Amino acid sequence: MPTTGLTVEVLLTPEDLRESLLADARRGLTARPKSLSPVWFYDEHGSALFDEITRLPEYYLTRAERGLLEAHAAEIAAAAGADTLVELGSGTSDKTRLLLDAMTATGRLHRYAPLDVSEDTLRAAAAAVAREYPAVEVHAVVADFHRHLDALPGGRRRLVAFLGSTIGNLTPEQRRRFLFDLDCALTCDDRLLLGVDLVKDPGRLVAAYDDARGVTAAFNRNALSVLNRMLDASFDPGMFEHVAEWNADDQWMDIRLRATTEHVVKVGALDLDVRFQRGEDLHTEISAKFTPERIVDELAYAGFVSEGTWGGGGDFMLVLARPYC
Ligand code: SAH
Ligand code: AVI
Repeated sequence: MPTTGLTVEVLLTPEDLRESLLADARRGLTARPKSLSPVWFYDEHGSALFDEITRLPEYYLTRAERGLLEAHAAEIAAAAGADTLVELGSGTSDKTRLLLDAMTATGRLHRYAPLDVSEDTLRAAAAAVAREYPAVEVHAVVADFHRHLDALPGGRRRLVAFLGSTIGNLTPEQRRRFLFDLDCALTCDDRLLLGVDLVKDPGRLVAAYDDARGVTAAFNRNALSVLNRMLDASFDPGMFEHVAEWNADDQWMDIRLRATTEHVVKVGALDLDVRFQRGEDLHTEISAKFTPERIVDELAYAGFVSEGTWGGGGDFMLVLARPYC
């Protein structure tokens, strides 16, 4: 059935995505230690695996954030007073419905603009929201939040949500730049709603990233299948083990793939042979954990004033912030 009130804007074409993946693979697979950007995880299969992760007993993050939204979305919606909800890295837009409901109840919401690099997942999620919220115009944007913050959809007053602790997957340098760029992209009336995971017992953190059923391991190895398909590479995901470790110095989880034997992988699109030693790591992701003070300080450094925080004493925190004007 056709869905009215739905538009999809493509700022990142499949060719653009391939170009940036090529550049990332060339840099990361020839570096010491080897690394890849976490953006590789999110093809259609990877997005489905992430969705499965969010329901694992060990992965407390999504449940904790959902609980905060259930309890406080009405207060957040009233404080933001927005007519447009922009969401960065929106994925399946699942928890977003709590915000959409609360913002609809204020009588102001006109538009929902989900933005994601994963086009298939974005299109499906945007179409579902458009069907469920016929009074809301849905404007989906296929884009990279590292590159396209200057082209966010407009609105009289926007709430820009960045949920799920996805900000934790950015390196400190990327995070600083991202927050500065976002601050520049917002007007004085706009608000930012940021979801961050908090520092806690390392045992719980490691379990959340190395679950008993091995879904996170499959999610991690899926990056290799994406490389095989998109860059004509010859990775055998079965020759890598999933490693998830708490890095106490940097306060983040390090996620890696460790070669179980010495072998060579061909990357056809780069005309490159990549040798792995037995036990050599390919770093695929960090997932930073914050203290409430640290994230509020980082926001302030980038030009944001925190207007409210929820959940600071528990597992996960939401921060509502405005640009300093
Ligand atoms: N916000 C959802 C999904 C989190 S998973 C939640 O809270 O559950 C992270 C999402 O960010 C994925 O959908 C992934 O495709 C997207 N993403 C990762 N890097 C991105 C980038 N550079 N630009 C845009 N989206 C990105
Ligand atoms: C999307 N992001 C916040 C997840 C996280 O918790 O860092 C990605 C993930 N990686 C392994 N499990 C989940």
